[in-house]
Amino acid sequence: MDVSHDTISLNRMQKTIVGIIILVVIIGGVIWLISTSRTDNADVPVENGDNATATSTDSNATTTIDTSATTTVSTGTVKEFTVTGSPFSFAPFLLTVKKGDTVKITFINAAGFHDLVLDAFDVRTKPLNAGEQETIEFVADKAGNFEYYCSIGTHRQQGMKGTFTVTE
Ligand SMILES: [Cu+2]
Repeated sequence: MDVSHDTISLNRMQKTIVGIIILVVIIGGVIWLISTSRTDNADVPVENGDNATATSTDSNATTTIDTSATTTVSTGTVKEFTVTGSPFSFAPFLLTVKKGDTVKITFINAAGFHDLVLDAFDVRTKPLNAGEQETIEFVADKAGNFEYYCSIGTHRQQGMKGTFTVTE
């Protein structure tokens, strides 16, 4: 009696355990299928999505690039200006960029003998004759209002200056 009762309960336990294992396997399989199909879907926009390792490396790389790209966007936007010099003014005389921008200023000397100097960022063109031009490039790494001017003779005192503004 006791033995057979034990055997029955063992059988029941075994069946229950086997049932649980089968359930776990089925659920695991379904989860695996779902995750696989999601990976496949995610791979669709990526051209070479065959290699799972390469794909995950790619997404890691994308994440890394995104992070640095976000940083780069705020630090790496290129702002280009053309400033024309003549006796005794700059046009335009107001330039505005954002902090972190890379700034390119092409100074075109329309008439006379002039340069363009921006001490705050330690940049200047050579003194240019009429018809010449030169481009200076720098990173606007600090915010504020800074004066640019012509350093020839008394041109600055005569009004040959402008304001370079860097906003936060
Ligand atoms: Cu000048």
